Amino acid sequence: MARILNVGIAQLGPISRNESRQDVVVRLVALMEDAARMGCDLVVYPEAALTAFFPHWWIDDEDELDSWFERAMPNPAVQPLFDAARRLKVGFHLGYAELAFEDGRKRRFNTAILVGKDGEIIGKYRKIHLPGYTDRRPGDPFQNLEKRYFEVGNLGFPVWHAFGGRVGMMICNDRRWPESYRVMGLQGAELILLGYNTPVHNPAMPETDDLGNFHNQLVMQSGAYQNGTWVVGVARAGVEEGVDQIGQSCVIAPSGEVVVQCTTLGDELQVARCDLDLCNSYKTSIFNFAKHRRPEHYGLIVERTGAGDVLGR
Ligand code: CDV
Repeated sequence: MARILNVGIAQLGPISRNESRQDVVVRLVALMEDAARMGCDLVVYPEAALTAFFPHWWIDDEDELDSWFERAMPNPAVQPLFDAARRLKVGFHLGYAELAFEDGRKRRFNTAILVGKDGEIIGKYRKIHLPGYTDRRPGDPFQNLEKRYFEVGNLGFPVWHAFGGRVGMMICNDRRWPESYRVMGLQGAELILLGYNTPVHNPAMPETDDLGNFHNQLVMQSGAYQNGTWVVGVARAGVEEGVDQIGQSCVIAPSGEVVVQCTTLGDELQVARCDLDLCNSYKTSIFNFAKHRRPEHYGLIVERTGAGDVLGR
């Protein structure tokens, strides 16, 4: 029997700097209700979906910076989304800025969670590939301060048995790195979920501004095909506090083909019928890793164990 999962891509338009989490959650719940009406099992929201994307601004004050982060998940502002999931029996993937107290200190991460149809958290991922810089760039039209505001994620790239398949997560810039997909591909990932905030203009390399949409699709389509997995990428799009961000939220099949794509730069829901068994032929033939990958010849330091390959360390 085919393993069909109806996946909703819940693209968000801009969130203003003074928009409350409560108001944003109303938008998220509306998209989830729409998704439920369309028979979705799972809804995917963007990166840092509860507030405006604050890494675009220089923030000096520690308390002000903390105010952009979630200290608990769920928390009272976000609880209605968890309640809606339970009521509608729709799971979700949500990105948010996480403030944690670990190893005796305050730590900040760019985080995503996977939540089941029962409203319980299944898994958490913390962004590993943080773009940008730690210093202030007054000459740039906006800042890119993820390296200042977040620590590199410390949870690896796990894959969870969920929604009848093997599900992994990554966040935004992770999607440009083949190893993000491959580490999950080696664990048999069949569905990779991710959200992004991608400005049209890249102050560090403006010559690529016209290529933003192309690169967005290029990396996700390659990652899907080369690992025989579905990939779901969801944007926060449009002009937010003066920063123009790409849309193009989409669902990509293991063939690398885009099967569904958003057409606006605002709040928009689209739905894809994902047959997880479409991964099988890729995983057992052209991308049968056990049969065809030859990492021992790549010049990397690797160890081959009974459980699978250990990548260079
Ligand atoms: N949020 C991101 O990770 N954005 C980066 C931009 C800054 C290049 C991205 O890879 O889309």
